[in-house]
Amino acid sequence: MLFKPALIVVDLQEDFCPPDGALAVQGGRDIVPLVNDLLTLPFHAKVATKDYHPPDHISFASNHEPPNNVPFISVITIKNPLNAEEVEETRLWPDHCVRGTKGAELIPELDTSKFDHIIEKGQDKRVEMYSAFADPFLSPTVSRSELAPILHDAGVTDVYIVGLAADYCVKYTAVDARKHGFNTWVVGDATRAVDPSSLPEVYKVYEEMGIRVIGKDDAFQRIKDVDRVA
Ligand code: VGL
Ligand code: ZN
Repeated sequence: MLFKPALIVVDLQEDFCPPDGALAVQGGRDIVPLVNDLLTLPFHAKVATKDYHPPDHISFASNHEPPNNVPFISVITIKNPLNAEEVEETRLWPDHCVRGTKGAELIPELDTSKFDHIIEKGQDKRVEMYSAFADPFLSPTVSRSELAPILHDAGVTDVYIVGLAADYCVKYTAVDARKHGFNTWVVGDATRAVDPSSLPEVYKVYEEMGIRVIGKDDAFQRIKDVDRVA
């Protein structure tokens, strides 16, 4: 059976990591040794993603008026800029991953020499974009990255996802990978969540969609022989 796995390392950036990140995810840095180990395996494609916002991005609490502009708490309704009838509720955050700043850089411990592609997302100030594939609007979609064409052109069958944050960008990237028809695997040990108490809900969505959460040993076992099974 054809098996061409890709590894997607989601948003392993300074602003999502302690100690200085604007939107630091607890334990965010701790996953790097495991991610670097996964990067040594023979994936057919290795992709890093970067949250990469303009300073006036819609998801920044600082770009909204009080009282509904409390980072981590406030939720706003945004309209599809191309279709006012399509709306979406989205959470506000501290300013983070502003393009060109230190906070937007991949963390230096990560072995970036292994990546074939680096995808920047969230660049359209009008829409939130947790998924590395596209924003959440459907009729029509406003902003798409190169990720789907890259994976399809490489003949990828299976997508393995790690990184930050388990309950936002990892989740929505996994859901979109599945919707694009890839067998989708999240390496749970190599993710961390903004709100760990939300993970049972995230895993329920995965189960409903046929996205599988696996441990690192299972991931290593599946990928290390990839050249033999391909
Ligand atoms: C993310 C919140 C805001 C993420 C990105 O990478 O999970 N979370 N922007
Ligand atoms: Zn963001």
